[in-house]
Amino acid sequence: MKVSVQASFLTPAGAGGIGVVVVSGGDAASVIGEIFEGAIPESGELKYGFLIDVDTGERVDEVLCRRGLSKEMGGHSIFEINGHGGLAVRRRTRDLLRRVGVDVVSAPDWFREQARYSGVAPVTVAACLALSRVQTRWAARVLLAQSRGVLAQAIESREGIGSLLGSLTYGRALIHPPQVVLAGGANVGKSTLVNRLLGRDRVLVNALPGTTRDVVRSVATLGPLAFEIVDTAGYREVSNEGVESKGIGRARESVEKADHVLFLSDSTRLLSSGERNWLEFVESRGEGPRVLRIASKCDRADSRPEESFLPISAHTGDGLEGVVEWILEPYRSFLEQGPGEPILFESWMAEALKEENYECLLGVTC
Ligand SMILES: Nc1nc2c(ncn2[C@@H]2O[C@H](COP(=O)(O)OP(=O)(O)OP(=O)(O)O)[C@@H](O)[C@H]2O)c(=O)[nH]1
Ligand SMILES: [Mg+2]
Repeated sequence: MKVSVQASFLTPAGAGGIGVVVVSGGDAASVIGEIFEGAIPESGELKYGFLIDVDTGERVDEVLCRRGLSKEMGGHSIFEINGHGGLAVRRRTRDLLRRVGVDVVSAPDWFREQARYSGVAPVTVAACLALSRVQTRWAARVLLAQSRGVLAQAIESREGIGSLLGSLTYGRALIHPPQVVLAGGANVGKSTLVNRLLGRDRVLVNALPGTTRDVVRSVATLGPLAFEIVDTAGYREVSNEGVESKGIGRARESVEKADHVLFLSDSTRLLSSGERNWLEFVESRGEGPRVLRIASKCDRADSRPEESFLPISAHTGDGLEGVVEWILEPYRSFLEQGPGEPILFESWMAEALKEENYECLLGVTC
């Protein structure tokens, strides 16, 4: 069967010092012969040269070209062209590759194709790809273990399938930071707590109510995991249909999509009836987010926190440990088992496992 030559950019588009493009499959060596001005590298060698426009003879980029070891890839050659990053060079290189008949594909598609040649399990390839998206050291260690084959081995052994299925929420959280939404009345200290969780002054804090109007998202690392922290407009009885009520509408949408909600009330005063309704709405989401009731400003002498609320002070830091513990609670048992255990981290894996579709998980060789 004739195998087409494929290429893929492994570095992201945008400003960057180095741009890496791989060319592989079929007769990749003769494609390189056409577009590379320099000595064609032997297996394992790196050569200096230029990419040349085949139609005009013009130099497109100054590059280093490396030839990979083809043994692992079913005998196909792999060339790695290390050129300059930046959109203009990238566009010209892609255009040049297409003109010489190369199929330019996305990085995930390219990795999957390589996995097919080399017999690597799809779950292992998925772990390699996910590694480029994780945001904490812990998540990198867990995904590294999966990319070294622990998940594929666990599935092959057909043991502990029940606990593997139970790991999906945690596994997904390693790649897609779960959303922690701060909700509550106006002026209760939501933005102050957001800044505390982030460890920097990201959002505006003000003594006057109604400061936050829009939804503001930022990523924070809490312990070993990353979370998306979502600040929202505070609820208060507003008579007009202006920007503030739109902000509250957006807060409502954010709560509906949240994984965890921190509902703040100001412990120096009673909850207003509007705030109570807001809390009821937040807590009535059924299968929706977990909700932690928080009593803020407990450093104040007139603070009288209600019993079912966790007292905290974003000013002094009192009680913040309890907030982080609560957020991490659903992931705790997996965090305690260490980073080397098999876990599922994409929904399609759980679906395939339930259907006993081992080919989808392990590839044709299983
Ligand atoms: N004493 C004390 N004051 C606090 C604390 N947290 C916030 N504040 C003060 O409360 C006021 C309102 O704080 P924000 O964080 O802006 O409150 P918010 O809930 O985001 O308010 P809106 O955006 O208007 O809904 C500011 O003057 C803060 O300094 C706290 O833990 N203790
Ligand atoms: Mg605010």
